[in-house]
Amino acid sequence: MKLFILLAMLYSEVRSSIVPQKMYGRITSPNFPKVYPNHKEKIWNITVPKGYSVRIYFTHFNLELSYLCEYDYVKLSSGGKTLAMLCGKDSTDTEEAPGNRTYISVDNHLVVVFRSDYSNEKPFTGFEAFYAAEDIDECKQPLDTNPLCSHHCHNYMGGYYCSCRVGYILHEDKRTCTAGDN
Ligand SMILES: [Ca+2]
Ligand SMILES: [Ca+2]
Repeated sequence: MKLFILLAMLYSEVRSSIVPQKMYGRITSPNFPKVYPNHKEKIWNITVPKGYSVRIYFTHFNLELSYLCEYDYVKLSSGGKTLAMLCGKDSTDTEEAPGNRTYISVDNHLVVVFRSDYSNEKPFTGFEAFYAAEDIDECKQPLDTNPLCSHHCHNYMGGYYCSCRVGYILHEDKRTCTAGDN
């Protein structure tokens, strides 16, 4: 049993280390820039390294418009939440098209779902989108949450670190500062 767990751990170590984590990429609807087929679903699971979020924007967007995007859509979700439900060409009162907007994931995963229903009255060319990993500034926290560092917070690409005012020492937790000599 123990050996099995050890092997499983080794396997997952090896596996996670060889999965490439792309920092950027391009995704398109099927057949782009030609008309997308009916009755199609495609899912992209975009993962960037921890400490980064995924920023995505659309350079082309032309899907069938339907009330609340229930026929054809591109859905963006992250952290168990729907970021956007997109359809049409331009936004209307009840439907959203991306336009020049950029969308940012809440963690280092973004799921993009493209879906078309069984028919289109006109030909639609679908979408083209580009994404890139963007550093999370951990030092920029909402005011109502506890700061990550008790004294100074320093952001860097892919992470952050804390430091203390003179006379204080950084605790083992790398976040808390305690008075140096007592
Ligand atoms: Ca359709
Ligand atoms: Ca950072």
